[in-house]
Amino acid sequence: MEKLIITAAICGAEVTKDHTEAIPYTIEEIVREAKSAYDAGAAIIHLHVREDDGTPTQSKDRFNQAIKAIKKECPDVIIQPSTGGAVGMSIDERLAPTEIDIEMCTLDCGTLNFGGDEIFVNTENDIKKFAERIYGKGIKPELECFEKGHLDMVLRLHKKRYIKSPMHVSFVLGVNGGQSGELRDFLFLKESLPHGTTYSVAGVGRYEFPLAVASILEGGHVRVGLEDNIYIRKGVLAKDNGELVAKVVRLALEFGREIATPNEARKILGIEVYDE
Ligand code: KMH
Ligand code: ZN
Repeated sequence: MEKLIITAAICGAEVTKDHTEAIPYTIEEIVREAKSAYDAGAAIIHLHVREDDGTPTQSKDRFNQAIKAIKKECPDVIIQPSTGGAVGMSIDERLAPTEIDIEMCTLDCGTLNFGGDEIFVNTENDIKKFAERIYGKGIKPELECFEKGHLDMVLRLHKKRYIKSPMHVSFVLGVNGGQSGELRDFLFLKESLPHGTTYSVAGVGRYEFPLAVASILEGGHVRVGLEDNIYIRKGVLAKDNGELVAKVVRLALEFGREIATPNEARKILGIEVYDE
């Protein structure tokens, strides 16, 4: 089996310091959390940025600052800015990080309820616009699917050549409004992928570690982090992102799956290898 790519979703747009003190807002905190995840074995940092007071932002300057600061501490790590941002942001706002020289970013592949009155909007035409921009800039998208309809959209847009091979899909399961993260959901989704597509699984909340194990066993990749889940085990807050990543590393090694370095991840994903 291929080595395991671990992505750390260190921050997100929704979790606040009322949920856990470990969630990073400032650049210093973002660097601290990225480094803890990288040192523990993460090859990719899925990055949102926030103002110092925690407000989510897609400011190009803020992304630039965070990326530079992370690269100082973790020079070879793959940084994957979010183009999802936060519910309610405009498309142009969300696309701001694609104006930076980045290797990867997310591309959200459908609309869904996002808890309470929130709707995370990604129409078909929005997705085409994101795809044109992202591929046009030579960036590798991680195709985020929160349910099966999103994957069907990916496959349709792949046929129409808006989405290009080789595809890398991320199943984000367990959002309140998306597909749940039961084992049968995961198996159905991953069996619906065309041959040659790589995938990662992000289980939200209590689904995080069961889905990590399922993906480790099935040859997929794994995303963990405080964006998705703040507990290291039932009722116990994770002290940082590194602790969540370290748990995945232990589980993977127990099952005989080695961990990919950032450059090994680049080879698996078809991204140009970092050389310095
Ligand atoms: N914060 C969510 C509304 C992404 O990063 O691309 C969207 C999100 C997806 O987190
Ligand atoms: Zn995100």
